[in-house]
Amino acid sequence: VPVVHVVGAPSLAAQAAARVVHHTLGDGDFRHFLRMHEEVTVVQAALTPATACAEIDRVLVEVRNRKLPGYLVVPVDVGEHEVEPPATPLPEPVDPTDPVALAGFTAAAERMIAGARDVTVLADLLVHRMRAVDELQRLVDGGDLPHVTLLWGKSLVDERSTFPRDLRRCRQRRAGTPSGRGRGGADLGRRPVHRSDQRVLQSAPGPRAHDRGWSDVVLGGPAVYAPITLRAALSAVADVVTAHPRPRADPESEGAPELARPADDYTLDQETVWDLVNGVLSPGNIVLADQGTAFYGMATHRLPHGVTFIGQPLWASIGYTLPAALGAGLAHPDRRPVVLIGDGAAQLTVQAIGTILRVGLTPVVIVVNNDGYGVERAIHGPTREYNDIGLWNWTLLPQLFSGPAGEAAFVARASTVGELRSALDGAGQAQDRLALVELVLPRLDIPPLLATLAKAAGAANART
Ligand SMILES: Cc1ncc(C[n+]2csc(CCOP(=O)(O)OP(=O)(O)O)c2C)c(N)n1
Ligand SMILES: [Mg+2]
Repeated sequence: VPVVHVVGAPSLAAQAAARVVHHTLGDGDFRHFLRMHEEVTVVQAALTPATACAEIDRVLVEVRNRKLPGYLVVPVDVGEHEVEPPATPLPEPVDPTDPVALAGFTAAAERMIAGARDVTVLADLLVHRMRAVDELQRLVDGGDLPHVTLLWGKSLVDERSTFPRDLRRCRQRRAGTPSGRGRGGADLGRRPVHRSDQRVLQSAPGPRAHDRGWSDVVLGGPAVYAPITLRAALSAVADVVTAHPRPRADPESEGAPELARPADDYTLDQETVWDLVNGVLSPGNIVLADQGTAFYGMATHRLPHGVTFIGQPLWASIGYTLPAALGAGLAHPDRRPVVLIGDGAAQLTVQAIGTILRVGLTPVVIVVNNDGYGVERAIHGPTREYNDIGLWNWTLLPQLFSGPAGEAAFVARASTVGELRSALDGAGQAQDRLALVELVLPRLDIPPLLATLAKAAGAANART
């Protein structure tokens, strides 16, 4: 994600004198954190009056081109120094795609796809990060291809008519997921996508690909075509599949699953709750599912088209979604964020609600109160003390964080289906205010997908 982390620093004079000041290690070395950030950002700069303008532009260009974070240190006296603004705009991005490589790639894709019995698309998050979502949609639409995303890539493509049929069966059996089980192991229906007799067309970023800002494209084995942007590659493949129409392999995969309609007095559980939440989402919502039961509960639901799903199953830092909703809400003021977060996670970053109220955002925050670390209970130590947390009175939070704005917030607590229906209805009516809904769920209850993954994790732990 292209973000610039701008950091204030002591004055250049204080640095030159190696003064012992706050927010340093007191050793006179002011570059510890700059060096640390070399590991997690693609470009860094510490500004001086002479270099400030050029360095800011260098950082912005790198961040924009590589679509990854940068780090900018602004000593306090540099910030106050007057400079001439640059006379020209930032240089336009250069498309690194090599036409010869692209032609070779397209010809090879043509050979592969023209002779293929089945073509299946397995997509993931980099398609979004490399701004190739439209090209992906064109590919799956153009070829009417069966396709699936891994969990992180959820909502990349229109999910209304595209989930594999067997997802429904998975849910009914309370087991399985249409998404990945590690590299190339996703199940699409009953057939694994990655089989030894299949040839795989994949964008392979490789360990240092981010340094270059684009991906090599690997086609069916050792051939590598580079440099080609993912966008150009997907566009080329979309053209190829459109030119080779084929009967749809699995016509039964169309159609939304029938949802059960539980009675109002039914006590909420993980099986019913996400159906109900999913049912009230509308195009434009940004759904942020924290790395607790909420993520696994929502993962198997078909989102309305136009909903963006944000999760972060790789790093998996709990509490991420509240500050992420602040960022998403500021970036897209016309789209209402819907945060789905566990009680354990919310206890780590709850202060973000204070900022959310202060800047006037109006997300829906749904807190899963299941009395502790549900995901962790599923993996290890279901009743052990280390998975317990303090009991909070969640519905008082908006009031705590911001007097008048907080008092105006919509708050509700739901432990039955009827209560949840009316809470979600109230949250939907309260478009101009923050809505906080506390879901009371059983302690040891987990969504079906998590049951499967926890079992696999337990088996892997036992092996190592
Ligand atoms: C910052 C951080 N600390 C610890 C963990 C380990 N961890 C993963 S899931 C989880 C429990 C989440 O509990 P909660 O937010 O209440 O969600 P629930 O599963 O109960 O719905 C923990 C502690 C983590 N992923 N990130
Ligand atoms: Mg919890």
